[in-house]
Amino acid sequence: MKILLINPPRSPENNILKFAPSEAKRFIHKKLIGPPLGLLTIASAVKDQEVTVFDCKGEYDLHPETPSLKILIKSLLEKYHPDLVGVTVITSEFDFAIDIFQTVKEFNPDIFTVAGGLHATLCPMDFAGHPVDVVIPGQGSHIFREVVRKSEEHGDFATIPGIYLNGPDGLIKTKGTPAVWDSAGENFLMPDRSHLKRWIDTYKVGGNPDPSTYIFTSLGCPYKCTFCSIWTQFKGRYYQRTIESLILELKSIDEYPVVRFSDANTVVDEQFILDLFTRIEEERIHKTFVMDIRADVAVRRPDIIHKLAKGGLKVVICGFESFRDEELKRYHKESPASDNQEAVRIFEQNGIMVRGNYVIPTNYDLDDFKALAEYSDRNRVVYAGYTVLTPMPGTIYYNQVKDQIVDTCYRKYNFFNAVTKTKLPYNEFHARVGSLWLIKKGTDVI
Ligand code: B12
Ligand code: SF4
Repeated sequence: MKILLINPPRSPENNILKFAPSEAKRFIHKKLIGPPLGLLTIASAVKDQEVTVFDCKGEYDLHPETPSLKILIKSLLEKYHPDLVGVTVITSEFDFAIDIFQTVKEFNPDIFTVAGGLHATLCPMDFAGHPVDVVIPGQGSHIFREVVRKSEEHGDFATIPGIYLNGPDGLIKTKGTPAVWDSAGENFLMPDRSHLKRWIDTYKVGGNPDPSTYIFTSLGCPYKCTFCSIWTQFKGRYYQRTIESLILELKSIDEYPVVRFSDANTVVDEQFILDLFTRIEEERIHKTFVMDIRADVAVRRPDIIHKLAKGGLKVVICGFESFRDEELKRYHKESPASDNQEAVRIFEQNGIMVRGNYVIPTNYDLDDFKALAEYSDRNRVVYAGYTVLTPMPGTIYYNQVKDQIVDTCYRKYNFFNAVTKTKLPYNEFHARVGSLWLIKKGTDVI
């Protein structure tokens, strides 16, 4: 069977960038670069089939003159003549995923279409009424394999539990519960990066001349921040990879000197990370590592930060979120604002560059912006990011504010656009957020 797996392009919606003062524009984050890990895992699950992975983000980075999505997808269909097209979907790319399915069905209605990924997990019913044959929620590589098998046999998909089937009566969930599948543990599938050769030169970040790749050491998160869709995607559960599977993966990616751990938080099981870095040292694996680490963890365990720095940790992304304890409490962050300053000191002492991220509620007025700017100025990090507190569908925060949502265009759900009513005039709110990006330690390189 010929399978085409597509990573949709990025949403171009970025009102922070649009309304920011011109001197701030060059500092504002424009795109995140990295491989579609989920699709690579899915590709591994059906490697006995004829599989092509196509990264539209990589393609538009490689050749910015690439024609519109519709023309691009049509050319892929003409080239590969797939029997099945699968698309990975996050909220801000939902519209593009639907455009892809539409183009596929216009080209040939017999091509089987499958949606998966985070948005398919949290909001499967959003796909109702769209040209998608099957929606597979969750860590679904084994289910995808089952769907491919059934499709080859012209079997009955209704016998596969826990998927959503499009039929004459709309999108209907099949009966039963899918078999337990531990994607991080015994059922881990090595993402097949051989599919990415074409775009490897585009996977470069922060001015580093070497390609970087994402690797997950864990899935899910033990915390429960109200605005976050990572823990909801995993229903609050947390899964850890084994150290030896990580060593194997790290040894298999010589072409990627930079490794960005894609975990929600890389340091959760403290003994695990210490043991992993002991093994990395024993195996003489030399990489530049980038991780997400919480401020409270750095403050509590500076010894771990020291060990990670010795093992190659060079950049840490730290979710500061807010400068007010009252807001952090409301978000269920479980880390006081005072930890941020101490964490920055610990990271910098170890030669680690910090990127601190704040989320800005849309009800901020001029005094709030002034107070945040003062705090941020006192806690300067090399690079700071300021994004909009966004009610991602499927989160607690979404349920808290769904009546206040004024913009339902999913392309704007990428943290760079206000979708709930702003207290300041709309353009001014974004301009103020944009101005904050100027507060950092005087570098535009990360
Ligand atoms: C790697 C990553 C990326 C990569 C690759 C994503 C891609 N598809 O291109 C890159 C760097 C490109 C990226 C970009 C962005 N990302 Co991102 N990213 C992640 C990250 C860190 C890890 C995801 C991952 O690889 N997990 C491991 C894999 C194995 O799991 P998975 O992707 O869920 O895949 C499994 C299942 O979902 C399923 N599956 C997935 N796809 C498919 C497809 C089919 C057909 C099937 C059947 C199954 C299936 O099977 C897979 C294997 O089990 C998560 C945060 C996190 N820790 O989870 C954020 C995250 C997914 N990203 C997020 C966002 C918002 C973005 C950006 C919009 C950020 C921004 N403002 O710029 C951008 C989008 C593009 C842009 N503007 O530049 C949000 C999504 C929130 C939401 N509700 O939509 C997350 C959750 C981060 C967060 N803080 O909230 N991202
Ligand atoms: S914001 Fe970070 S700590 Fe909070 S639930 Fe999400 S991933 Fe976990």
